[in-house]
Amino acid sequence: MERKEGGLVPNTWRRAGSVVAIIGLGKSGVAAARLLAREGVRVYASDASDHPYAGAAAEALKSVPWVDVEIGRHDLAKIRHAAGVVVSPGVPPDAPVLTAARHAGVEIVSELDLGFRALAALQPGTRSIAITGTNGKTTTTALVAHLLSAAGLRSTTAGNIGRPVTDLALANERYQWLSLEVSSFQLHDSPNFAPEIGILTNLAPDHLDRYPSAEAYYGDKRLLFRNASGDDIWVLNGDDTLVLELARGAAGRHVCFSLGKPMEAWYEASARVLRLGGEALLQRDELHLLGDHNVANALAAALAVHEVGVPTALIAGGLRSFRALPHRLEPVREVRGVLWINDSKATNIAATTVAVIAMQRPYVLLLGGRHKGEPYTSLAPLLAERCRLVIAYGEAGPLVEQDLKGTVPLERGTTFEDVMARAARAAQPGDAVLLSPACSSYDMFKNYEERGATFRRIVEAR
Ligand code: UMA
Repeated sequence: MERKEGGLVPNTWRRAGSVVAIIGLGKSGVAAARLLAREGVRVYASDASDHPYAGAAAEALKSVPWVDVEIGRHDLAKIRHAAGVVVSPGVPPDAPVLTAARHAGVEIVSELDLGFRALAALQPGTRSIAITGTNGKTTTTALVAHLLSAAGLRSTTAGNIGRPVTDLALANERYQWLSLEVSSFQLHDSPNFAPEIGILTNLAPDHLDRYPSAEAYYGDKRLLFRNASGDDIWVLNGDDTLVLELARGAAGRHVCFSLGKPMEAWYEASARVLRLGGEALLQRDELHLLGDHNVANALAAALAVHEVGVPTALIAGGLRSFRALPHRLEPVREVRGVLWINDSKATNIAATTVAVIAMQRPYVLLLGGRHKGEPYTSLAPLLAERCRLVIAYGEAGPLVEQDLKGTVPLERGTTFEDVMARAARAAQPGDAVLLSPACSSYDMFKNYEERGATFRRIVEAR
């Protein structure tokens, strides 16, 4: 692992009287606080909410020496005097607390940056593959780790996929390779982040509730290349001009995957075969994932692992044994001829578009939740093909109805139970019911996992 600056944490953080402020006490903030406390750095850790995501863990921090925990507000005076700020990915850069720190001249770093820097100091031999992009990054991250492990290399996943990188730095585990999912939020304020291999899956507008424009969002994605050096390898989606544009000029070797054009890794659709480095890698039917987008994810992961030096036969074996992750076009169960598919992770239009294109049968689509800024109109021509009914629900329900009314049969649902009951009534044997909401879940659920788990629970009770 490389890093720009020496030391597990900046030296100024260890000075007598120094306190480092941690903003946000979800998984990231809790792990960062524990890591700093272990290193003997004094911490002021605060969360604006009375009920932070990691409520119990944040409470437990109160008994950790060196950590001063405050829940329900940020003490701006303490933060202005901090030696540094570690920010959780869910805290937007324009949050008043960060503006206050910036105005006071306090350096802000992400939890990812802290974790990466600590790992580089603790495990200098560990190398990393970073995966970013708008969609497909979690599946690709899991695939990369799965392919490395299948080839006998010690590897694990961390980052946006669920385990904070600081938590990995805290644990006494040793890996040869890390597969790190990094979001645009995490790349912001990450001056030390420098993976050996990077994958950019695709780019489409997202998180317009946080960024003023798609360009600003892509700007954070570009930070993947901020420390690019000649030895690095960038695995790029050769079908996506935005991706190629974003990576243009980044130092290192650029290799591409494509769903139609002969490239370092590509899918020859007419022969239904995935190809890698000029050789046949796998038949399409041997990959147990729905949709062409998952073929692209498999090609990206295969290409990255090939660059590590894993032979094609081992990569093919790993692809054969991989199964869909929970909440990502996950076939949950077939009940009386209806296949219920949980794609709760689809929190934007691009992800739902991909899911809808992957549908091979007529389907009922559950669409709604908290609106994230994009119109739903672009879905209309795709839905015309096989969609039997859209059930619009949640805060976004009226907007979904306004955008799609007249183009596809549509009903409004109320509670999630009501939405599921309506779907069961409308679906006929041979159909699918697809939860691919194109919205975040926060109007009804704690997160997309809880939404997907609720879907599963109701399906399993049928
Ligand atoms: N908060 C403040 N002050 C503010 C604003 C927010 O204190 O001004 C608090 C909130 O009350 C909350 C905390 O900050 O308690 C936010 O924490 P967080 O959202 O960063 O939560 P974590 O549990 O640390 O989860 C984060 C990622 N969350 C987000 O990026 C929103 C997780 O990605 C990630 O798995 C985890 O770190 C470990 O790395 C989730 C996600 O939705 C899955 N990611 C987005 C996506 O995939 O689209 C980017």
